[in-house]
Amino acid sequence: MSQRALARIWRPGRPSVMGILNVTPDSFSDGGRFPTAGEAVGHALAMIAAGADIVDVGGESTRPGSEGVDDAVEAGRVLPVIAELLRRRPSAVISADTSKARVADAALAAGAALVNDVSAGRDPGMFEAVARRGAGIVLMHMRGAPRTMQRDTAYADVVAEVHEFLASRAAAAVAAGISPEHVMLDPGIGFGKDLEGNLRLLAALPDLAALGHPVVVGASRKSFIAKIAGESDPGFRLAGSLAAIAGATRLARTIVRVHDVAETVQFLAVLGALEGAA
Ligand code: PMM
Repeated sequence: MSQRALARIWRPGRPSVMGILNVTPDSFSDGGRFPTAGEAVGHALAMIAAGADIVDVGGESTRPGSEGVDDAVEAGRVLPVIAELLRRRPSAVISADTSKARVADAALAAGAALVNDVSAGRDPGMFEAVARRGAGIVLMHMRGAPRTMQRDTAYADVVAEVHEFLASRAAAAVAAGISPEHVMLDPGIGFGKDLEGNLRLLAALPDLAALGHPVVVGASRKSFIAKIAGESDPGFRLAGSLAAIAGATRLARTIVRVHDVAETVQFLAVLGALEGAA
């Protein structure tokens, strides 16, 4: 990642905000909202205006039970959006939400600064592509694949297992030539975990940060909020989403991945001001 992108991502005193842009027909909360690249770019620009530090562009749904799409379909969804967003806003920091090395490579060539890989570099060639382009990568924990991940959510010790997995994938990424400061770790809230597992992982974020890499948290609108508070419509889970990231604000370098950028930025600003005054 360029120094400019790094400076843009790490904001002293507050987490960075990654705004979600799903250009998929079937994501759980916002699938199908942006049928054209122009509409998707419009939403990206609105998120940047609202304070997003990074725009995360994804062309394949990872919601539980979903089937994957092939390289060409996914690339055809995300590449025009990345190109048009950078044409309209050259300073935008874009992450490509993909698990496919070829899509990642094309997205980085088109100007994305980092890859957000929910499979933590499972595709052979992913780490090499990211290293070759001097880019960043988010490594997320997921058990199995989206189609099957909620079938087995039992762990002997969910925190130990997830953290060990992420530490070993981070070591592999660094061994492949990716700069350690460009490797970010995400416990994968909702990816093959039950309610208790999600809560334990959120409570253990300081331990994850102690592995020495920046931490990414994606809790926005997820179904564990409904299990606690009973809200079946993902669009009405903002308050629960904000509560879920409150603990992450105390970590040194964190990215929160969210749908509701303006509200999250306001929440973080007030929380930061209160902590500054205490
Ligand atoms: N969650 C989703 C998709 N991509 N990436 C990271 N790093 N962390 C997450 O928690 C995550 C992700 C699923 O949510 P969406 O359908 O709203 O994008």
